[in-house]
Amino acid sequence: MEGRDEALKIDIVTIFPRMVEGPLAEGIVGRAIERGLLDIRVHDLRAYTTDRHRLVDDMPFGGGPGMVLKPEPLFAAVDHIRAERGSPAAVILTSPDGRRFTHADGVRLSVLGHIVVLCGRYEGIDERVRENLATEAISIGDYVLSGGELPALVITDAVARLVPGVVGDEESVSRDSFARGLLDYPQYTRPAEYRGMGVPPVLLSGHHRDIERWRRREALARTLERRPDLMADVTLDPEDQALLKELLARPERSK
Ligand code: JBZ
Repeated sequence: MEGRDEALKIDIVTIFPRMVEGPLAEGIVGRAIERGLLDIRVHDLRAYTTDRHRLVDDMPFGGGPGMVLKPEPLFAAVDHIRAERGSPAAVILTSPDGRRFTHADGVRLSVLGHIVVLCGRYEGIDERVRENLATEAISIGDYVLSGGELPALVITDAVARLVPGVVGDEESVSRDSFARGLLDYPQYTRPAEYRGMGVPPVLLSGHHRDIERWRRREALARTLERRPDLMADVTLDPEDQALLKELLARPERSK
């Protein structure tokens, strides 16, 4: 099986294994697992409990509402992973107070070879996990979630796409919007006219240079309009700079 010896290993630890197993079996990630490019294991945190009731949570010391994930099952799960799969290069805790996940984190994690993702739940997780087991904490954004399973899937998907061979067309990966730092240009497909709605004529013209220039201008214009914050980090070649200058000189666009 191609690339088997360089498969990226990802271990996900969760109290809801079925919440992540389904999505991972589908689409590009599912295919990459089948092809041996990704070696993903999902661990049921409850399997690492030792008490009769298989408790993964407990009341917070000092009182207060809600429950806290106990440290022992999480440490035991990572011990097990280490014994079975070797030492991971990163142990990521999904947490609302983690650093915001970006494409740059995806690139960094994709070359580590082996990562563990611990899914937070309940009101929180024993701080000793954060301090002494996790190597970093990551959040996917500022909204309230019920747990770290969806963030773990988001991180896994973003990282998986950056493993060579996972996405069939490598060119499309390097052209992806957050890889380039610009939003995508608008796309159209057949029919050329639908319910009176047309398609930008340049796309039907067959003039590839014109099409390329139009797409670059649209990508720049949309980024400027919708995500001006991205412009700070983007590197523009001289042609892009000229297009940008044109756009900025122009009166208000209606987008
Ligand atoms: C995350 C307590 O478990 C949680 C709750 C919310 C949450 C996470 C874990 S991770 N939100 C995020 O990535 O934003």
